Amino acid sequence: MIEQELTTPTRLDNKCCQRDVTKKHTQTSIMTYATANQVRRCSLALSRSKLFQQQRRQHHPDPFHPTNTKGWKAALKEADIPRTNFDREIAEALVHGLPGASSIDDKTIPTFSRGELPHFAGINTFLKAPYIEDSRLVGNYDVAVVGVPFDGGCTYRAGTRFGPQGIRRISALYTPYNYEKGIDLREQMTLCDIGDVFTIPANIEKSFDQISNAVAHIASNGTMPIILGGDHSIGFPTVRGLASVTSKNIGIIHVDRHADIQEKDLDERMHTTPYFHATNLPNVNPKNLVQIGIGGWQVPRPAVANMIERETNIFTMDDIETMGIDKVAEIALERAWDGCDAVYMSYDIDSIEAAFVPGTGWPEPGGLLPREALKLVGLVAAEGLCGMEVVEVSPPYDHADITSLMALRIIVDALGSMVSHGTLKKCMNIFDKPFVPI
Ligand SMILES: [Mn+2]
Repeated sequence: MIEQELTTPTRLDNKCCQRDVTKKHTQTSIMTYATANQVRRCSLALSRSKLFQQQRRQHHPDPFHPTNTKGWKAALKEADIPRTNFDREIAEALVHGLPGASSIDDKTIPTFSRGELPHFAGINTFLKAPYIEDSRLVGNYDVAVVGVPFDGGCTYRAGTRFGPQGIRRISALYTPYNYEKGIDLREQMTLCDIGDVFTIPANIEKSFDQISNAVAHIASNGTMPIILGGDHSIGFPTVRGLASVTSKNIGIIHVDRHADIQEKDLDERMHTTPYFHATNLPNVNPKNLVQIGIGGWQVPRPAVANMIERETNIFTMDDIETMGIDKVAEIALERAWDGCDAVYMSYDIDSIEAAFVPGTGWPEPGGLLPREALKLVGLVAAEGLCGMEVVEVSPPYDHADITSLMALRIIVDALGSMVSHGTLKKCMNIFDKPFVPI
C-alpha cells in the first residue's frame, strides 16, 4: 500500500515527462520554455522513480526477467544435448565426400555434399536420414520412414502418389534439432529411410498386400514404421501389417475430417473405408478406435451407421472447441489404450483447416488450426506409438510445399514428443509374431 502511494505519482510524472519531451522538439518557444521546466521536474521524478524501483527490487523480484522465459530455459537445454552423431557425420563426410577446397576456411566442409548440409543439396531422403538400400537392415534403426506412393483409393482428386516425394523434398528444410523441446533426433534416436513400397497403381488389393508386407517386415524387426501416404485407403493395410505380427491388441487414434468407415465406396475399398476393415481385424477393436475432427459436408451417410453400430469414439470440431485439445487428447488416450498394448496414429492432413493444407484430395474448411494439430499430436505421441502414418498429401494441388511441410511437422513433432517423454520404444516390444508375407 505504501509502495503504491509512493510510486503512483511518479508514474504519472514520467508519463507527462515523456509526452512533453516529444513536444519539445516540435512546438513553439513558449511551449519549449514551459516544457523545459517540466523536464527538470520530470528528471527529478525519474531519479526518484529509479530509487523506488531499486528499493522495490530488494523486496519483490521483478515479475519479468529475460531468464524467466521458456525461451531462455530452452536455450540452456541445448548445451546438454550431445554432438556425437553430428561429429561422426562430419568425419564420415570428409572421408566419403573428400576434403573441401583449400580456399574454404571451414575444414568440416567436404567437396561432395554428404549429410545434412547444405540443406538445398544432396539426395532427398526423409530428413537426410540414411537410405537403406538393403531393407533387411531395417532392424538396425529405431525408426524407419517408408513411402507409400498410392492414390488408387482416391474418390475425387488424385495425386497422393506424390505425397512421399513431397514430404521428403520439404524435409530437407529441417534440422533434426528442436529448440523448445531441447532435443536432437540425430543424437537421441536412429532413423533410416527405407524408400517406397512398390505399389500397383491399377490394383488396390495387390497394393494393400504389398503395404501390409512392408509394414509387417519393419515392425517385426522391432523398428517403428512411419508411413508417408498415399491416400487414406492405406490406413487398412498398414494396420493389418502391424496386427499380423503381434498377439497383442492395438488401438487407433485417427485424426480426420472424414469418418472413413464405409464398407465399400464405388464398389472398392477406397480411401473412405479403412476403419471398417481395420476394426474387423481380431486384435483391433472398434471401441479402441478414436476419431478426432470428424465433420463438415463430406462425411458420406453410409459411414454413419457403421460408426454407431461399432460404437467408435467420435469427436467433432465442436467437441474439440468445447472440451479443449488437452481434454480431448486425454480421453482419446484413455479410450485408445483401454485393453491395448500399443496405439497407432493415423493422421489425415485434411483434418487441418483447408486454408493451411490446399494440397489434399478432399479439403474441408473449419478443421484444426496448425498449432492445435501439433499440440494434439504431441500429447497423443507422448504416451508412445507403435507406428504412425500421415496420409492424403497431394503435391499436385499444393502451393509452396505448405501441405507437405505440415505433414512433415506432424511427423517430427510426434517423434520429438516420444523422444522427450522417453516413450519411443515403449510399444515396440509387442511384435512377438514372425512375419509371414501375404
Ligand atoms: Mn480425410
